[in-house]
Amino acid sequence: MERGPVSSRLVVISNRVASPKAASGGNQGGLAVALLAALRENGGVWFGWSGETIDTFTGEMDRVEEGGVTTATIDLEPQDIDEYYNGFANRTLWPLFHDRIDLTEFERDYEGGYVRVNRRFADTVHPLIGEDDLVWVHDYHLIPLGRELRRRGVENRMGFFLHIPWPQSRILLSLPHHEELVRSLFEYDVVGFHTQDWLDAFREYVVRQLGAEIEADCVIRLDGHAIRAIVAPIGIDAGEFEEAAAGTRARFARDRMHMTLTGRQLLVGVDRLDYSKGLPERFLSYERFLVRNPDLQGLVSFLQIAPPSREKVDTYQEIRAQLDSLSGRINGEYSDIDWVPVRYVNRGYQREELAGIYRAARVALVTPLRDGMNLVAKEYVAAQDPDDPGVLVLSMFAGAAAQLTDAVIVNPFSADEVADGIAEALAMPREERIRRWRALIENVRREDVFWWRDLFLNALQKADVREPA
Ligand code: ADQ
Repeated sequence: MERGPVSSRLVVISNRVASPKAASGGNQGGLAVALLAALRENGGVWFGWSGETIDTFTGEMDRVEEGGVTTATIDLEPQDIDEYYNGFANRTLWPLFHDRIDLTEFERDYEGGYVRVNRRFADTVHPLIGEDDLVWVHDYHLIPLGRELRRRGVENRMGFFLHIPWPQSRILLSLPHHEELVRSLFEYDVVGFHTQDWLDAFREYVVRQLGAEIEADCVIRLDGHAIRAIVAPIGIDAGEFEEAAAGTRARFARDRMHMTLTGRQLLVGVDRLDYSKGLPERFLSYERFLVRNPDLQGLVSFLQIAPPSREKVDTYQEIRAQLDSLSGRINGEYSDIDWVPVRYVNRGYQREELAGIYRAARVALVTPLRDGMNLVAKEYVAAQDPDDPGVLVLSMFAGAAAQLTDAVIVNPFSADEVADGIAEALAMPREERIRRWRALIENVRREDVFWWRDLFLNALQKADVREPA
């Protein structure tokens, strides 16, 4: 496949910036690798928050240049982090866009902080944008950034990609000033979503709520602004992951797993500790499976790896406490002197180690209640042994389900269905496992992270340059 999307210099803007050093050491996800590769090919800038705080915002940037790529970061004030990051991004937009209106906090201060930080981003990144650069903004933290940049006179081609789902209109309507937020997306030239479902929900909202008009070829027009709204499902760096899974570190991790399994079948889950990932529901489904299949008790082991995230947000502390208690209860109830049904681990692993753990697992449980895409599903597929692959049990509500149709697709809200899915996966004959895996890996390889990047950037490159306002 042709690599290297476009010829223009690229300016990538996201909440956090990937470090080129960590990515080349294999410690960062496929997204970082793909974007850094594009930045290296054409030169460019990756701009975002440093993760650090400063008492008073100065707009001073920390710039690191390496191989034609500049990473530029700014520090934010503690109030910015509270209102923009822990507030509007993670207490308002994240739960709302994942259908958790019950967990959504609507605070005027959060919204104010969100707009303020988007302005701070715009003020600081603006001077770094060259005349012909393509500007690519990522995710829900920065929806209004395009509008702020246009106000500062940026006429470049600008694209926005949403990494999380787009909610149904009835949910979005509960967000104060939702119209203003969505209107701001019309300042971009291309807006991308992982799936047709998320795009359809967006189109439905903008047509009904804002009176936008759908034109041919994914073009949507509102108040004289035309955007191209596209489906661009993100992938992984499949080649790199397949290699990692066959490497020494992965083999070591796999052997370590096998040693402790003593012939039992491993079920694995790997997720950030987040309520959208359906972890309590997954634990309960596994328990249902144990109850329904007493003959398999003692013959399977479920490993859930879940590094904590967003610990400043209460709901994340609550989900952690809930899982501590569930895993303790299930283990208390079903363990034997030589068997523990659940291994629950709260830490991160190197990618090679993860690849080895995936490969050791006969079944992966990827059962989010809602997920923009879910890269773990694709990583699991890429890590399998082609002669003896495992089975992916995948939620119908993960974006990945639209592509990975040969997985065992389940409804994560139904403990019975997931328990049946686990039983089906464990009983699946090798020929069927191979047949399904071949179809899955074909998709994971073809629609990889480079394909995704090129799809988006080619659409952006084709956009008309805006006329000066
Ligand atoms: P996330 O919600 O973070 O991403 P996901 O797509 O599954 O979800 O990516 C998680 C990444 O973290 C994977 O690459 C995984 O390997 C890694 N990871 C998880 N646990 C780990 C551990 N213990 N140790 C090491 N690595 C671990 C958001 C959206 C998703 C969307 C992505 C990309 O929520 O829906 O797929 O962005 O667009």
